[in-house]
Amino acid sequence: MNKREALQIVKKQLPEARYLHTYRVMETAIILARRFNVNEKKAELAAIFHDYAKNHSKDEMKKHIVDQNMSPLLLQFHPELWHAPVGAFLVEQQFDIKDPNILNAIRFHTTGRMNMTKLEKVIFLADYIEPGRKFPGVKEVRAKAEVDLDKALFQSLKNTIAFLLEKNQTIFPDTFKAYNGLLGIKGVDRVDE
Ligand code: DGI
Ligand code: FE
Ligand code: FE
Repeated sequence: MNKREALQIVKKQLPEARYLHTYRVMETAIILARRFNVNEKKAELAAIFHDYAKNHSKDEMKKHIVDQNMSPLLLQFHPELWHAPVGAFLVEQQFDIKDPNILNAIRFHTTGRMNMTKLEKVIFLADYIEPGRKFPGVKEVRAKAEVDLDKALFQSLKNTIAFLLEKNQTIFPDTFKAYNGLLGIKGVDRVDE
C-alpha cells in the first residue's frame, strides 16, 4: 500500500483533528527513521495507521479484544489503551499489511513494551513529540530525540508514568516494563544516590 492510499483510508476514518495529528506523526516518524536508520517506508505506514481504531466505540474494541484472544488484562485498564492493539488487528485484517514489525509498532504505540524494536520506538516517540503536542516536558524529549533514540524514549515513558501517577491513574505493566528495560542499559544512565 502506498502513502497516498493509506492517507486516504485514515482520512475517511478519523475526525479532522485526529487526521492532522496522524499526518504530523507520519512526518515526525520519517525524520526519526532517517536519523536512526530505520526503514522509512515502514515508519511511514505504521505512523499513518497508528491511531486507525481511535474512534471505534468501546463496545466494538472490547469485542475484538475478546474475540481475538488479546490479553484480558487490557480490559482491566483504561479504555484509552485499547485502540492500539485493536488498530493493529484491524489493519492486518482489512488491508494487506502483514509485516509484524509494522503491526507491533501500531500495537504497542500507546503502552510501549520491553525490548521494543527501533521501529516501535520511532512510532512511540513520534506520537509523543509530534509538533502539535504540548505535554509538560515534551521539549526535553524533543531535544533528546535529536541525538539518542533510547534516551528520548526513556524520558517520554518517565513523563507519561509521572503524569499518570499524578492523576491517580492505573499504569499498564508494559509501560513499566519498557521503562525498566531501558533504565541502566542502552545508554540510559541510572542516577544513583
Ligand atoms: O492516541 P493518542 O492520543 O495519539 O496517544 P496515545 O495512543 O499515546 O494515548 C495516550 C493516552 O493513553 C494518554 O492520555 C495516557 C493514556 N494512558 C492510560 N494508561 C496508560 C496510558 N499510557 C501509557 N503509556 N500507559 C498506561 O498505562
Ligand atoms: Fe494512539
Ligand atoms: Fe497518536
